[in-house]
Amino acid sequence: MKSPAITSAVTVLLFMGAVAIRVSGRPYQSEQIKSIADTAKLSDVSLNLSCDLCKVLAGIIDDLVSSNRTEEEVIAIATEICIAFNIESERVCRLMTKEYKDMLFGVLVGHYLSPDQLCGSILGDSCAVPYDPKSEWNVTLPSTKKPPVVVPKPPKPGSPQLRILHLSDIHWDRMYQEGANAVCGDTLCCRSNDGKPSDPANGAGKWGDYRDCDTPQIVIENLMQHLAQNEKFDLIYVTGDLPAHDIWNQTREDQVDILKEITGYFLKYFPGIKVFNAVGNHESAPVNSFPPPYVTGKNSILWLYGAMAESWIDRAKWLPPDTRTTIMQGGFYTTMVYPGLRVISLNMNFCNDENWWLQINETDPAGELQWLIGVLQKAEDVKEKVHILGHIPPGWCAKVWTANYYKIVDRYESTIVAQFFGHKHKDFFEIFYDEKTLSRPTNIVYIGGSVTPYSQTNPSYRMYTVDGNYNGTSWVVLDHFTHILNITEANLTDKPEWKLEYSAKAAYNMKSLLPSDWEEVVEEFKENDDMFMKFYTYYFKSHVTTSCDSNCKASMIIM
Ligand SMILES: *[C@@H]1O[C@H](CO)[C@@H](O)[C@H](O)[C@H]1NC(C)=O
Ligand SMILES: *[C@@H]1O[C@H](CO)[C@@H](O)[C@H](O)[C@H]1NC(C)=O
Ligand SMILES: *[C@@H]1O[C@H](CO)[C@@H](O)[C@H](O)[C@H]1NC(C)=O
Ligand SMILES: *[C@@H]1O[C@H](CO)[C@@H](O)[C@H](O)[C@H]1NC(C)=O
Ligand SMILES: *[C@@H]1O[C@H](CO)[C@@H](O)[C@H](O)[C@H]1NC(C)=O
Ligand SMILES: *[C@@H]1O[C@H](CO)[C@@H](O)[C@H](O)[C@H]1NC(C)=O
Ligand SMILES: *[C@@H]1O[C@H](CO)[C@@H](O)[C@H](O)[C@H]1NC(C)=O
Ligand SMILES: CC(=O)N[C@H]1CO[C@H](CO)[C@@H](O)[C@@H]1O
Ligand SMILES: [Zn+2]
Ligand SMILES: [Zn+2]
Repeated sequence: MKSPAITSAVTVLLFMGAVAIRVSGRPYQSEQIKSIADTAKLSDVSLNLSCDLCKVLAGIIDDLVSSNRTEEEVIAIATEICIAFNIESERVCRLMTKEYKDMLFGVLVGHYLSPDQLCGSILGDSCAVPYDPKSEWNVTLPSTKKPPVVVPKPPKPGSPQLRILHLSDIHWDRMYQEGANAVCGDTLCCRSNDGKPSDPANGAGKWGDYRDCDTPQIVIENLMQHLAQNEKFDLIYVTGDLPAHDIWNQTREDQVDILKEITGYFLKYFPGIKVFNAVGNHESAPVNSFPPPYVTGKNSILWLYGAMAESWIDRAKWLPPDTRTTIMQGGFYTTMVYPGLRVISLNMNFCNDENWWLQINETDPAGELQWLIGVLQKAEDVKEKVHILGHIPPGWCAKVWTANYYKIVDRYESTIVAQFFGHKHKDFFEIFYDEKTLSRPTNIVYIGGSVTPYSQTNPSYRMYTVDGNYNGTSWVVLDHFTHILNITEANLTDKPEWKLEYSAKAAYNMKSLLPSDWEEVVEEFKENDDMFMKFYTYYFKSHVTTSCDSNCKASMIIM
């Protein structure tokens, strides 16, 4: 998940590093940076202002003559800019610049970008024309003809059903402390080193906090106990982002530790139940840093993929050994769940606009999409059905990658029966339409809520009922049930309760959950404000702090 605060901080930080590399020629003057900061009068950098800031700085700096700077000098300059522009608190600036330095050097040194291209790449085309590593590329689809589309029949009454638990964005903060300052001013608060607030109302709640705070251990343990005691399920899908948002201060060891500890939780509480994970953008250090396979040496990401394989294959045995090859190649894999049902777990960091390594080459990084086509074609050939898991939902990813993905889903619409994603921390869904007419719904993406309350939501989990496991099942999702922890109540009563928030069928009067049914629901939203407000409430997991007028409604129903 990227909150505006994080996006802005990370963005500007990356920019600073880039600029710092280009600050050169004259002896570095701290006064100069301070005076730019004063002139721009930007004590509070917000994302929309940072385009101007980007150009101002890049322009001035571009006038400076090139010379050779050491890494230490660059970090010193970047830190100075971070502090002068009040981008983060001083302690965060000092750590953050170090955290990002290797990625910045890896991507930028020897790879020249003009100031405008740079601002465009970082801040999007509304700021400037971005640098384009390769504007367009197309995956190759096999020549096998697309089979006729057959709408799945509803299962006979009394047919067996599977229950699948979906958890996303756990964001466990091991430094969370009850009573710590929840309004510390940094990207993440409520931590043991944030001190106590002068006003007790600003202290972190025992069972979590709606402000910029991640999940306390006590909530994770309570969730696991609740699930083990009160829920029955056959499988677990976990769609990424295990570590907290202290993105200025994470080591590779920290991230691997969290992965191991959470693997341990699942093994302890749900022995014998398979967990299928997808890798999130926060799994790496620094956040979003997912170098493609051609980046080797100290910047290689094998430290993370190796740890994933070790946890998921060797230790937990959730995955068979034959998944290791693609996990080590790019953090993605496929495996059979039952005869006839295949899971495909994608690494969506290869379409993550904030993954700076893609600036080098955005063309199907690690060959992931071409691999996906191969897997789907084989599945179609032997009449398997597929559930796709991933972290960043399609549509929130790089444009060309997403366009190719859209094409693939269109081609294999009858094989892919559901998609499960996370990252946004909110509860919503996406409908895919056929490429030819853009009017026939073909596929559905469930975006599960987060376990973390970060920010301004209640923690949640979801249970899907799925047709299966029996001969001739369609493997489609039949209904889903979202449960939330009301933090206000938990903190008041000190008795955390995970309550059913809603079921899709009951809340939206659905007869089934096929893509066409979801389209009807969206049509209903347009006509029926009460129905839309239900969706709006669930979107925030029943912690609604803003109202939604007709513009807001229209912007939420984009098609
Ligand atoms: C930047 O965005 C914020 C929040 O959307 C808004 O309040 C502010 O006026 C904007 N500033 C400029 C200069 O556009
Ligand atoms: C920078 O370093 C390179 C190689 O070390 C050298 O060729 C070049 O002259 C240096 N440039 C300046 C401006 O010192
Ligand atoms: C990719 O496919 C689109 C549509 O089929 C086509 O217009 C475009 O030229 C292709 N681009 C490349 C680089 O092959
Ligand atoms: C950075 O992390 C270390 C260990 O994880 C911790 O002791 C330290 O307080 C953290 N510093 C900040 C500023 O968060
Ligand atoms: C980018 O990657 C693609 C796919 O691996 C490759 O075909 C292409 O040559 C690369 N482009 C550059 C400029 O390296
Ligand atoms: C499904 O059908 C096949 C052959 O028709 C049979 O061998 C198998 O036992 C059946 N499986 C189940 C779960 O009924
Ligand atoms: C959460 O708990 C508070 C305090 O009991 C209550 O006022 C609020 O309505 C609850 N929210 C939901 C969605 O149940
Ligand atoms: C964040 C939050 O809700 N904090 C509250 C948790 O509950 C205690 C006890 O009622 C309150 O003092 C906190 O303000
Ligand atoms: Zn997240
Ligand atoms: Zn995320």
